[in-house]
Amino acid sequence: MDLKALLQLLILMSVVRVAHFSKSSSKGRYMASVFSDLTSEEMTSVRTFLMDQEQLNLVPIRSHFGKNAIFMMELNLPKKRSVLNFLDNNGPKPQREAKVVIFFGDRAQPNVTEYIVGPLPHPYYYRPVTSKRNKPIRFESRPMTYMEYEKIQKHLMEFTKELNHILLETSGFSFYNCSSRCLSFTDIAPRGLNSGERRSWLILQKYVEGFFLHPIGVEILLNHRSLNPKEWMIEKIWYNGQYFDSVKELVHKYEKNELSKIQLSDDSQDPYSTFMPRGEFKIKTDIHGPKICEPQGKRYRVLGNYVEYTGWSFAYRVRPSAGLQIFDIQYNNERIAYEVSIQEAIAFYSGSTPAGMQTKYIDSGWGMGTVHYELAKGIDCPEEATYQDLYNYYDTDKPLRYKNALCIFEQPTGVPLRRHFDSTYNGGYSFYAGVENQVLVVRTTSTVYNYDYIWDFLFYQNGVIEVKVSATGYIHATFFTPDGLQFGNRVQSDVLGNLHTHLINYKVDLDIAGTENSFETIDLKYENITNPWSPDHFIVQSRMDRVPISSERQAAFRFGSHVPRYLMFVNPNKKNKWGHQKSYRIQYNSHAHSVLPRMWAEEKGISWSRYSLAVTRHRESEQSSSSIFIQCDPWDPNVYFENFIRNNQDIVNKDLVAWVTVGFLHIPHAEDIPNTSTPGNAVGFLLRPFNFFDEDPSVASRDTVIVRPTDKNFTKVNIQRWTPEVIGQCVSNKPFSYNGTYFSD
Ligand SMILES: *[C@@H]1O[C@H](CO)[C@@H](O)[C@H](O)[C@H]1NC(C)=O
Ligand SMILES: *[C@@H]1O[C@H](CO)[C@@H](O)[C@H](O)[C@H]1NC(C)=O
Ligand SMILES: *[C@@H]1O[C@H](CO)[C@@H](O)[C@H](O)[C@H]1NC(C)=O
Ligand SMILES: *[C@@H]1O[C@H](CO)[C@@H](O)[C@H](O)[C@H]1NC(C)=O
Ligand SMILES: *[C@@H]1O[C@H](CO)[C@@H](O)[C@H](O)[C@H]1NC(C)=O
Ligand SMILES: *[C@H]1O[C@H](CO)[C@@H](O)[C@H](O)[C@H]1NC(C)=O
Ligand SMILES: [Cu+2]
Repeated sequence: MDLKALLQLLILMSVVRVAHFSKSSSKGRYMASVFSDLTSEEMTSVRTFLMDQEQLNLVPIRSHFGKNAIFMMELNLPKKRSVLNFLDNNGPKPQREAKVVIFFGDRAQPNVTEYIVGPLPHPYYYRPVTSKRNKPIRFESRPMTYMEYEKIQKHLMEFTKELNHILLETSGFSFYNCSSRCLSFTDIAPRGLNSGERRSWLILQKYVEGFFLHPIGVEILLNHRSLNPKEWMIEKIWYNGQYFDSVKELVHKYEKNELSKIQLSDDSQDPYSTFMPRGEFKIKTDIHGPKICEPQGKRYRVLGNYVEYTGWSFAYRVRPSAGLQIFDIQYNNERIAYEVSIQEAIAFYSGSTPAGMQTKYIDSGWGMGTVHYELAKGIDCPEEATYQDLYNYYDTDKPLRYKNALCIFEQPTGVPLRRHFDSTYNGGYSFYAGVENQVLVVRTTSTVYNYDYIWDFLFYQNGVIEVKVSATGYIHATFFTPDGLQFGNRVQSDVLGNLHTHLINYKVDLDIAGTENSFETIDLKYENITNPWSPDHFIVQSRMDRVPISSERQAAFRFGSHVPRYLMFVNPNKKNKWGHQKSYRIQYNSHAHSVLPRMWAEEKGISWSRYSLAVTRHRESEQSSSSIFIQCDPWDPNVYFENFIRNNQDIVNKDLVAWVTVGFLHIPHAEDIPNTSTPGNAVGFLLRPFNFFDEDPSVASRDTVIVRPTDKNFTKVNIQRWTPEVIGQCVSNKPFSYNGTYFSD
């Protein structure tokens, strides 16, 4: 076949493929592409273009340390106004651009600069991102890179050479000259006590499977601020509860027996930190558990980053910093939200060791949106799910493809969406009716070093959206000393599971049937009235207390303050059939509390965590509540959420954004070994329609079954359903049947 014929065939094939999608779906796909992440080709062309700019003097980031290099790139999200003009008014499609983070190390005054590069796919311009802050991003606030770790590994080995015999005597493991019994380290953050510092506590651990759970009782404070690693130094060492200013001091006192020594038992063969099954199996046969199956194929559609399911449609992308973002969420072609997205996840710890008390993880600073490794079919998501690859450009010199990193699937919840059994109270019934409850799930995961987050967005057939995060993986543990018991539980002979609070911040840019919305709360108030049918008595009952909230300050609910039970986003200009303003409600499933007193050092970097809910006016300059630079500089953060509400703008009939913080306190216990498990460790919130529709929109669901007896003696029934009666072996090879009589034998 010649090339021309082949091309024609290819074109024909693509036409045929598109043809079986409806016209509106392919339009939806085209619209959703304004949100789609950079393709591998786009990333490569941005890199090539920037590497060619001589004045930037860029080198590959994976082969140099402390030079000028591209650290990260992602889609530069177009402004909401121009996207809406494109989506709703047939306006022009916004130009595609990349946002690129460059580390300038090779300058007298090193800095980090963000650039906009465009237009894609063939860029010819780049310009620095201008921010109101007008302060350059501090070089010390940059995330860690592979090269920096490599240098730390190398220098740590040098610095601890004289310590080697102590490490060996203590643990049977070492850094230097080790073959199988080697040490590893976990670096914690933030890296210092003040803005501009870069000195990290390193926890030494045995390098065995699940090394997170094998601290040996030695922690080292390494100053690695200089771009010349020869200038790095160990500033402190913690050994079995005692502090030393240098390796020399520790070695000296160790030899003179002027300190309390430890010798760990050898537990390196003990499988406690592994997944290996142990103990007696509780199920005696090796049969599989139940599985999800789709007997007649999929009922949802994924076209690029565009998804359709029952009445729902939306687009998604995955940011390298914080991960999943869902855009343009519509139900029956009516918009409910412009954006619902993860902003930040933190875990703030306590402990008796220096690393334990210093650990305040702010996970977007660890590339939380890039550490989405392959999902296991049948375990992480159902086998039948639709799996999508994700591409990242983060601490790399070429785009990396993460296979099957996102999954989309429909699953039964196991609880009916609605049901009723209409009893006649004499052994029979007038009807039974129920609606199966299936839900569409979009899922990614982040393995941030020891921890795994599972990120879910669920779309129910009754107009409800659920946003959920489940936490699993390994706990962050430190060496057990008796005073550690104030900060957690002993989970192995030398291991303390340190208490910590997980908080997750979400951005919820609701557009309830349009961008002009208001926020109000509803709670209850007692009233005491004269009983109208017995005037000598009083009636005490609750009445609705509806409070319109008019300003950003008033709409910021601090942890610990009273939060009304109904948090309502209303469109004051649109009403449902019954005359009520169309609304959606945010409902929490969370046990969160603040982690530090207001304005205390690192708390400035996470000022969003002051509020379980804050509602602000939409602003392009307030795109995210956090950034990848806060982990290494929470003291002078480049994004300060408190400023979003400081100007206390009017929020009546405006484009509103809700910032939702959920979380839980985690006091690790014996059952966190080997891994934290998900049941009970999931938090989130729901977006629920409240007078948005005229009735439950799931009335249009095919998953309904109605049974009516057709004679007085219940010998025959009439079954109504809108899916086939028999669907083969997948669920059952018998048709659905129902009896419904009840009697005593
Ligand atoms: C950072 O350094 C580069 C190279 O010297 C310079 O072009 C740029 O303007 C600096 N950025 C900021 C924000 O100061
Ligand atoms: C390295 O380890 C080997 C085997 O354990 C030992 O024979 C050798 O002396 C060690 N070398 C140094 C420099 O410690
Ligand atoms: C209701 O009001 C009456 C008359 O003022 C009073 O006697 C009664 O204690 C009130 N009841 C409550 C529960 O406040
Ligand atoms: C219903 O049952 C009663 C008593 O068992 C019987 O007399 C009657 O004929 C039955 N009716 C029908 C329609 O089967
Ligand atoms: C339901 O069970 C009753 C009692 O066993 C029986 O008489 C009746 O015929 C059954 N109806 C159907 C529809 O199976
Ligand atoms: C739990 O621990 C084992 C280590 O043995 C590890 O392989 C596995 O990935 C961990 N599981 C999770 C879900 O983190
Ligand atoms: Cu935890």
